[in-house]
Amino acid sequence: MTGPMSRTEARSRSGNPVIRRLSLWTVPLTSHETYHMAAGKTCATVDTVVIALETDTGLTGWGEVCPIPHYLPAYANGVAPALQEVAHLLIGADPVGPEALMAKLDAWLMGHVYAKSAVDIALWDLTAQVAGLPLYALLGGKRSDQLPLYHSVTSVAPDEMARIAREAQKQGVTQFQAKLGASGDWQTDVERLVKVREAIGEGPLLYGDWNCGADRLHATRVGRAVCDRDVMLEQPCRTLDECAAVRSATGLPMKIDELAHDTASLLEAQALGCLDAVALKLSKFGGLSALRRARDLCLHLGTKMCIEDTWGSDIAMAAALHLAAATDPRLVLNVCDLSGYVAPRLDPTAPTRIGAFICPPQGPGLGVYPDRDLLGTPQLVLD
Ligand code: 0XW
Ligand code: MG
Repeated sequence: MTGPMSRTEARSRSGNPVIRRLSLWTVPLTSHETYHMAAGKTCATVDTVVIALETDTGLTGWGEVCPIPHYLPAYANGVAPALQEVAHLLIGADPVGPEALMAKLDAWLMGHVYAKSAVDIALWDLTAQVAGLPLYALLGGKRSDQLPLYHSVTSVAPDEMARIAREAQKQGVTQFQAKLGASGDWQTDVERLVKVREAIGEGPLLYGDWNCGADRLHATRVGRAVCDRDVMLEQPCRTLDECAAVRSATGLPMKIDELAHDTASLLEAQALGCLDAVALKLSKFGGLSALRRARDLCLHLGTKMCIEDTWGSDIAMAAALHLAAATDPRLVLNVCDLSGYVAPRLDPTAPTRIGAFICPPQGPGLGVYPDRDLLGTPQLVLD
């Protein structure tokens, strides 16, 4: 029985609220500057999906997922149908302790981790609100007040990339991701890395990201041409074997992104010797529950972590910031100022960067308060 009686009973049994309603909105996010990656892939306007889980006690838990469909197998329009499949497990359920409920979702509907990521974030928001604590307190406790940001430099002409990097450096940024591969030839990628390095000088972290768009020979030629410089490579090729081959041929440290999406892939990359750093993205792993487990494994492996999401705005960013703030700072490589790349802001009061750093929100839960006027009428309501 799923009527109001059983919901009330559920609450009285656990003392916790129960979920009454799931609402969903799609918001187009437009990049301030069109963002170019390898193989002609660009991000101009990308849809983000926002969800709200409301409880019978008047709490609202927020979640967000913003897939880039040509970057990972996920797309914004896939979120609503996946959530419709599992809505009966959510409505009437106790949101406190997200992993218990997420296990039920996984048992009913395998995969679809990006859609589940938004739900899992909202459940953590509610759990921490019920506890009356900022979310980082439940993810390990605050280890850092300020989190280091990287700046992602779009793959355009090398001189323009050098100019963009210099501008970001003026804001205080000390970590730079140079997107490679937009022009196809390996020599221009060498020029990109050399010119950006010259522009920022020695010291700042610089890594070149191909987003799987290079073959092994291309990436090895580029890596060997810059191997006397302080450069890291990110996800050059489509397989971990190829990435590991590039790492050993060039001797350059390697960050894995697209191919790191669960504990098994982290262990495989570690066994292949190419897991110097990793991008821990919420929607790749399936939300904070899964990302917290990945974080703990990386602490054990000694892997430097970039804790972020694929794309998005203030809700996804807040979730990543809470986890990063609760992680041993010696292994936090950086976080991403996602909402700084795009407009509109979902919550104009959410944290913004202070120079090269950003802080997690302070209120209970995620501590984000999305602008209801901006969201307007939900596109889907399940209750
Ligand atoms: C997923 N991206 C394209 C957006 C983030 O800013 C970083 C980047 C990546 O691939 O690392
Ligand atoms: Mg990447």
